[in-house]
Amino acid sequence: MNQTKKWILALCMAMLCGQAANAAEMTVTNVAKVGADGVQFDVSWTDSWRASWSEADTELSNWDAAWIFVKVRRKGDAAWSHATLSPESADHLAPKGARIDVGMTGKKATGVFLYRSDDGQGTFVNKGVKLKCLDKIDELELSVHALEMVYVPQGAFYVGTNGKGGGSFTDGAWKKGEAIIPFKISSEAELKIAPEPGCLYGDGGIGGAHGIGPVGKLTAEFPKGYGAIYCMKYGTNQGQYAAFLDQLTPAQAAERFLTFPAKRSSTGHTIKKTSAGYVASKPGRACNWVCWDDIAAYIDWAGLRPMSELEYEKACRGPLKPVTDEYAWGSAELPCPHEECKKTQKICAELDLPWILDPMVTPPAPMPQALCGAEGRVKSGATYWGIAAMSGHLRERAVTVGDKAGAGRVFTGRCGDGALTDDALANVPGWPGPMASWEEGQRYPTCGVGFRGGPWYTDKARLRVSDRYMSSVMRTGRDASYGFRAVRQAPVNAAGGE
Ligand SMILES: [Ca+2]
Repeated sequence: MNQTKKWILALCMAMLCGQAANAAEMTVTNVAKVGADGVQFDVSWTDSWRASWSEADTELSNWDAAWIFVKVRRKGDAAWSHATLSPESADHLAPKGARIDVGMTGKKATGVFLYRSDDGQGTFVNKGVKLKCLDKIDELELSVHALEMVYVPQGAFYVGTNGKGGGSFTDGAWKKGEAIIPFKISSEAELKIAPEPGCLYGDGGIGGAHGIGPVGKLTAEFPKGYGAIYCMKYGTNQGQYAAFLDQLTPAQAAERFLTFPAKRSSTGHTIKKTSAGYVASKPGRACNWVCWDDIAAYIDWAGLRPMSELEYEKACRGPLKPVTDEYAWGSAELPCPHEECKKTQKICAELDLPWILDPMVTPPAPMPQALCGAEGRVKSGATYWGIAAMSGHLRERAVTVGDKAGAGRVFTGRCGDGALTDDALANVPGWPGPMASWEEGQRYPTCGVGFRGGPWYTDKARLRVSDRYMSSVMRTGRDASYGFRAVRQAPVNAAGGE
C-alpha cells in the first residue's frame, strides 16, 4: 500500500470512529490558575446541539451541556476535596456562544452547567472558560471534571404503557386483567399512590421486585419528572469511574474497587490499579461491575443525584403519548433481519443495534427527535430528548416508588456535595441508604432503588420504558450488567423558559 492509500485509509478510519462519539470525547484541556481563586480551561465536545421546536402546540427547547466541577488537593496529600464555586453566575466567564448556570447543593455551589446560548449543532469548542472558587486555590493542585448531560425541560408526561407480567405504572382506575391506563404527571405536587381513579398505581402487585408498594404518597419534594432536569447523555464510563477512584484516599478507593471477579475483563471492564493509579484501558466504554454503594458514592462525589423511576420514563418518552411496549427510542420494534423474531420474547443476537446487546460496543451519538426524526431515533437508540442507551446496554439504577415509605419514597432530590464518608459511602439525606442498611425478609423492599431499562440478555420486555420488573429488587452485588447515570435538577435560571 502506498503512502497516499494509507493516508486515505487512516482518514476513513478516523471518520468512522468519529461517528461513534461517546462521553470520552468531552475533553478538558489547558487547565490553569488565574489569580488566587480562579481556574481557566478549555472544554469541547462533539455532536453537541441546541434546538427549539413545537410539540402539540407547546414550544420546547433542549440542549446538551457539560456539568463541570473542580477538585483540589494540597501537594503531597492523599485526598482531593470538592472546590466550592461562587454561587453567582456573573462571577464565571463563558466564552461567546456559551452560557453558564450554577448548580447548588443547599447553599453550596458544587458545579456549573455550560451549554450553547443559541440553537446550533456540531462540535462545540469553548476556549478560556473561567470559574471563580470561594476559597484560595493558588497553592493547590487542580483537577477539572466535565460530564456530558442533556437538558430535559419542565413539562407534563405519561408513565406506564404495557405491564404484561412485568409490572407497569397505571392510573389507579385500572382493573386486574384489563389494559394499563397510562398515568399523566402534570406537576410536582404531592401524589397519592392508591388503586383509585386519578391516583398513581401499578399492576405488579403490592410487594416484591415489581410491586407498587403500600397505599401512600409521594411528597411534593419527591422528583416526579415534571420539573426540568439534566440527565447524563451516556452511562458513566470507565474513564470517569477510574478518575473518581484516583481522587479518593487509598482506603476509600479500595472500598469502591473490591473483589471484582476474574471474569470482569471478559465482560468489558478494563479498570486496573497500577503504580500510576487507577487506569481504564477503554475509558470511553460504559462502566459496569458497580454496586449501589459504588454508584451512590460516585454520584455524591460528582455533586449530582440519582434519578427517580418517574424521571426515567420522562427522559425516555418525553411529552409524547405512550406507545404500547415502546423502547427508549419510541418504537416497539427491535430491529433485526429475521421476520420470525417479532413473534418471540427472546432478543435476537443479530440485532441491527449491536450496542444494545454488548456493553463493549459504544452507542452512537444521540440527537433529540426534533433533529433526527422518529426514524433517526430508532437507528441510534436515542430518547425523545437525545439521551443514549436507556433501553438495553447496561441497566439503569433509579430510585423506586414501589416500596415501603422510608426507603425510596422519602427521596427529596437533594444533590451530592462532593464529599464522602471515610468508608467511601454517599451521605446525602433522603437517598436510598447503603446496602448494609437494607433488610432482607421484609414484606416490602427496603432498598429504595432498583433497575430500569435492561438487562440485555433476558427478554425483550425488560428493555421497555415502562417495565418495572426489577424496579424495587434488592441486589447488593456487582455485575456485568450493572451500570448507572446521574441527573440534577436544572438551575432555576436555566434559559429554558420556565
Ligand atoms: Ca456527601
